[in-house]
Amino acid sequence: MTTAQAYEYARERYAAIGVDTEAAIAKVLATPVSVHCWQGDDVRGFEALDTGLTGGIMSTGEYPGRARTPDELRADLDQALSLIPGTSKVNIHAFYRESDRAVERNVLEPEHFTAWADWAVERGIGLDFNPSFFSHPKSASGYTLASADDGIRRYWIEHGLASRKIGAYLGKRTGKRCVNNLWIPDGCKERPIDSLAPRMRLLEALNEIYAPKYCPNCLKDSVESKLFGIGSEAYVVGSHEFYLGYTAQHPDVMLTLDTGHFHPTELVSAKLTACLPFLPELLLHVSRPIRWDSDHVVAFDDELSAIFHEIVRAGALDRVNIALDYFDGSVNRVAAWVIGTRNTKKALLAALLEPVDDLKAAELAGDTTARLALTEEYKTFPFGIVWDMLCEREGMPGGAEWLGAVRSYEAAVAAQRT
Ligand code: RNT
Ligand code: ZN
Repeated sequence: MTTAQAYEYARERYAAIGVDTEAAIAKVLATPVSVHCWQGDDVRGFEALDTGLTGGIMSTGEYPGRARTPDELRADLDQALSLIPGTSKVNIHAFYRESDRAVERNVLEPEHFTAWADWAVERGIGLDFNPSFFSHPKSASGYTLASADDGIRRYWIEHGLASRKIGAYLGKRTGKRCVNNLWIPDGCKERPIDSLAPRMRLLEALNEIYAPKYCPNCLKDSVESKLFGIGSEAYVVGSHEFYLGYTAQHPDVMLTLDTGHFHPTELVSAKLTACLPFLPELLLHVSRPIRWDSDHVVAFDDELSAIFHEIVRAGALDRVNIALDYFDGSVNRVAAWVIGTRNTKKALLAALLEPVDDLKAAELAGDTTARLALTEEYKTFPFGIVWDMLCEREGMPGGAEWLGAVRSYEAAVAAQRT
């Protein structure tokens, strides 16, 4: 049987419950998902500073073939993007700058990112950006924007300012709004005596960083909260409550919810509609924590599904920016991108194939029996066939055949990197 024949059946099953599969496919294809470049090189960047990865995050695994240069990283991204249907953006960090000499992060300029911009323009994709406040000698104390040392704090404020200028440049070059996401590692291992002063310093630093105004079509800012990191188990300055307060007071700046940044029993899916009444837009960092903020490759699991059902049921897809954030060095890194990104888009598709209005009507009428019966039935509707059709329209394999392409690329390119 061909995909087209199977799809006819699936289309009819969904039509019978009032769901337009064509509209769902179109929506998934048009919704940008930001693919993080740092999966490709275990979050190393191109500065060669000898600090290793710091900031309380960690990539584990020694799978061969890690990208070592900008050209290798972009070639690997090209390979991954050729197997990911729909609209993608690519998310880069400041320490992926290109320069033949050392450049301090506080004086980075758009010129250090022209190769990324050219590459993205050629492919018609957007770029997102992140200042890098870790893996640097000036973050060795564990504090950056919240540091009590004026010189350190000043350096990182300048980095924040430089990053926004670069983000605006990338947005302008690509013609697609660049999301500039700020995450700092600041925090400590034991409870501090004064937990307020660092937060007051961070507040002031943010106000300075966000003072310059840029064209909103080029640049959109966000701040990412966190509960703990390795070495900052007891206290993190930029916590959820801190940034929720900040973004509620500064509606131009988005709140970033990373799915690995909460207690293991807390779920981002349960937080989205609590934030949406107060915040115009959110940024998601889709990740998969196992027991801690382990940044495993995103799987098609209950929480991923719940996140996208929440967004779609709330009618908030245009207010939630979707980005990926994980890093696994234990498997083929191109495959890791493809697996996590395809899963994210699959979860969005599944959520869009639900007759939300009917379910809401049943709920409003107090028919909790129908609500339970129907949502359970819809879980096993032939969604996989709709996914196959979506991929076929993009000229990509719907099933696991994509792995063959990754294997060939691995043999021809990545395996030669020794
Ligand atoms: C760290 C944050 C942050 C980083 C990336 C590299 O806990 O999740 O988003 O993972 O910026
Ligand atoms: Zn994150």
